Amino acid sequence: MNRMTTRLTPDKELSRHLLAMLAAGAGTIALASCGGGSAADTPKVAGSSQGVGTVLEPPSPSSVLTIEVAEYGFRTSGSIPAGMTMVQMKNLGQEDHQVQFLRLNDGVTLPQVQAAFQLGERATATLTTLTTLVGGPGTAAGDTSAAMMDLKAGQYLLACFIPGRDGIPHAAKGMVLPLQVTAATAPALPAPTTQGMVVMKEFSYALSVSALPAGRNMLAVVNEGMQPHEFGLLRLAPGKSAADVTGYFAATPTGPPSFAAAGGLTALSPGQRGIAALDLTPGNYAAICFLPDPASGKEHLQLGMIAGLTVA
Ligand SMILES: [Cu+2]
Repeated sequence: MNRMTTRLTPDKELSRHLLAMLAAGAGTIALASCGGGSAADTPKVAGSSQGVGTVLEPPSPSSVLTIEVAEYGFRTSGSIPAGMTMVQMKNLGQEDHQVQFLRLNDGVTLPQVQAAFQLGERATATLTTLTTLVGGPGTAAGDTSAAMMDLKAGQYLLACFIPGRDGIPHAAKGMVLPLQVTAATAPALPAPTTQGMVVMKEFSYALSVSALPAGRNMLAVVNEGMQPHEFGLLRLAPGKSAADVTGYFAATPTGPPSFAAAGGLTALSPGQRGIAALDLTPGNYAAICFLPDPASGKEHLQLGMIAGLTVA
């Protein structure tokens, strides 16, 4: 995000699902090739990173996993060792994308998770039973995003739940990829120094800081709630506030949104934590969560899960 995108997403359906989304739309997912990763690991783009902002350098020492993302797939290595890992995402595509890490729970197989995507309205509940959401990066087209997670060994699935203009989540278009996290091969790396902390619960963010300096910021994000939550960061147009974002999603849009995705951390299951690695430019930002509340059927945003943040 060194070159923060100023492109504003012209479509409400695209922009409202900037980072998250194990939402209702996920019910339409029909995974074609979850296990093979044949098409999923070769995004249909030129293999160049040209035009994408430089990824944030990891704190040293650090293990790094680079993931190139485009319509509709991920390109990365199929296996990494366990431990504190900086995940650097390059969005080479034309749409917003995310790399949601799902760790399969003990005894769960990839085919089981594959089947869960096809359960219609029960998909979300089943997926959150079979897997643990452990975060990941995500951001707008042409941008980069980074996140750090302490990855435990196990079978993972990378997925993008952001829907296209047709409302179909990218995962249904092949944007899923298995990732094996093998036993650690080196002594554990220390957790990086962070500049602040974000505590998520129903339905709020508690930020240890209300303002951040421009430039590199590492924010620890922890889910102390009972439901999955995400820390999706939006960069707001000058003069706009979090209330404008709330208002935008509360009514039928009459124009393009006054904000754009600016990184953050994708969804965490209860009790999970991760680090959003941010490279910020001065301005107003908002943290926002689009995950669905099972009881009300509303998105967490609609239940008040949004918070303003100033970068000076
Ligand atoms: Cu939430």
